Amino acid sequence: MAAIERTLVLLKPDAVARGLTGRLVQRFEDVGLKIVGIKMKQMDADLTRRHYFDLEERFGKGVYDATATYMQQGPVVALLLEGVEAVANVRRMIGPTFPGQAAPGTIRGDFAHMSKAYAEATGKAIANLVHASGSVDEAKYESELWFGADEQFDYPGLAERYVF
Ligand code: IDP
Repeated sequence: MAAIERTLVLLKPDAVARGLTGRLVQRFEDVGLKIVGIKMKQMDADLTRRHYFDLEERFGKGVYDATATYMQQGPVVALLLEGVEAVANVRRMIGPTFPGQAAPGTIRGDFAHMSKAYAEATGKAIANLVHASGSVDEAKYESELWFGADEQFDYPGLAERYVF
């Protein structure tokens, strides 16, 4: 049986500030993903470090610092989404990290166009609107980091009947 998974999505500060929250949540609901957790939060240094615990190791202090500043520049909206192979499906919907490489139809491709070269030249973070867990293991870690047991819900959705 195909796996029903849960995955963590963050609508990053640029998405929230640009007033895209409703439209982005709608995209996930439209494909039949079920919202099983949702909240708004201002990230602090500790949560940023725990969320992006390996980013500095992967890309260096410059990228980590730029990303930490970006992620704390305003509130984020955190979503826990459930669906069939939800981790891979949501990654497919958001597109690759650099919006300039993301195809139209993906969230990053439809709402941004920043390139890696521009980020490197300016020392800016890649403002790419959304985060989504990269693997099932990452999704488990991030779900627990962002949502307590009493903030994660189980309820029957019509998507299970018609989409799953
Ligand atoms: P992902 O968000 O597509 O999973 P990751 O490689 O996990 O990409 O990087 C996490 C975040 O760090 C990115 O979404 C982006 O905001 C930022 N970032 C990654 N690489 C760079 C870079 O080379 N320059 C600036 N920011 C970066």
